[in-house]
Amino acid sequence: MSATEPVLVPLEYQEEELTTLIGPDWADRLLHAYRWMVLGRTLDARMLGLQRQGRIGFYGPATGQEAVSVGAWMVSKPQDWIFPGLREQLLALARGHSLTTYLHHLFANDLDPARGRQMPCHPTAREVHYVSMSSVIGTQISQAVGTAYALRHKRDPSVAFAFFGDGATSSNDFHAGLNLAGVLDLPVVFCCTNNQWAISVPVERQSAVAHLSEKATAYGMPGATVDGTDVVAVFASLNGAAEKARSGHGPTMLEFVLYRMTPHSSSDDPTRYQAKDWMARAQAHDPVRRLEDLLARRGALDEAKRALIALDADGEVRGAIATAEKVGPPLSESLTTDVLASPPAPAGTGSDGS
Ligand SMILES: Cc1ncc(C[n+]2csc(CCOP(=O)(O)OP(=O)(O)O)c2C)c(N)n1
Repeated sequence: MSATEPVLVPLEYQEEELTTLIGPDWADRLLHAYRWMVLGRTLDARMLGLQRQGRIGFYGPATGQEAVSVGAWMVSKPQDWIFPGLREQLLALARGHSLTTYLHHLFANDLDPARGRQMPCHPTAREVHYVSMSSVIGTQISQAVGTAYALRHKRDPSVAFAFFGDGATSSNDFHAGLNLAGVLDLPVVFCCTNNQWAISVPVERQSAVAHLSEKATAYGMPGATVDGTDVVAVFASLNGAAEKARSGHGPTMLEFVLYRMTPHSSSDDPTRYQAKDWMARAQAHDPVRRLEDLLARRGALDEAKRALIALDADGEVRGAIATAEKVGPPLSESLTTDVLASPPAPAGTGSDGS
């Protein structure tokens, strides 16, 4: 075995612990979680491939971060609000956003809800309370806090979940958002997906603290660092923080430490800045394989079931691609649809004859 060959770090939960942390139906719930994680993983691989073939313009994978999106799906309620960072598309899908609609968006075709006017891979899913992703790092944090303020004003018991990367903890919006949430004790769960990179900047060059969750103290709220590649730990920590927010006891910041297992995006070449053993370290903490291994050891998953889940995910993704690729680009007449309340008359039809 070479020095850099990955050895999976196992999840060591016993049945009693899983029953306590998740419930007596832990096996069904974790199997469902596993299905979503496999779908996310399959989607990323296919989409990066399509981008390389020139069939879609851009893609931002979430490989290595699946446990956080899926853990948040297990915890969040339909009426809660999701403010994603750059890699929570799987959460939108698990909450009920159609995979085919997401593919329409990636192809920027006529059925793309944004009609090709949004950056690709920046879905919006209003029907599942999933706010459009912003490319501007950190802005969603203060938007989530504003929403939480409105929820409390309306006596709505929902929670706002704000997702952001390690790089975003250096943004103005991080400070403004956490500060206000702390002062007003708002129902927000701050979810930092620390994948240890902000494009080419490693987390140790981003911040001088040992754990990003320490920053919560400065804003008067609890913070915790959690293994973000362990879906059970993600679920348990998010569940506690969401219940606390829902019952009026204010915000929490959770830092999920995980590993970015792909380039930052389809426009990036990490071999120019990552150490040669990075991927082996990442693979040892692969959240999909860790859950697969746990389910197999606890008797909830066998090889036949695993193969079927992989096949289903592949079929689902291929089907959505085939449907979306048949749809043409947005019509030029749609340029101002959904943009202006009263679209101007086309040129040449104005009352002044222009
Ligand atoms: C305000 C702002 N500054 C810089 C950028 C360029 N940029 C795009 S992604 C990115 C890194 C983000 O890193 P992180 O917050 O850790 O999220 P990750 O990509 O790791 O999920 C940067 C600096 C930007 N989009 N917005």
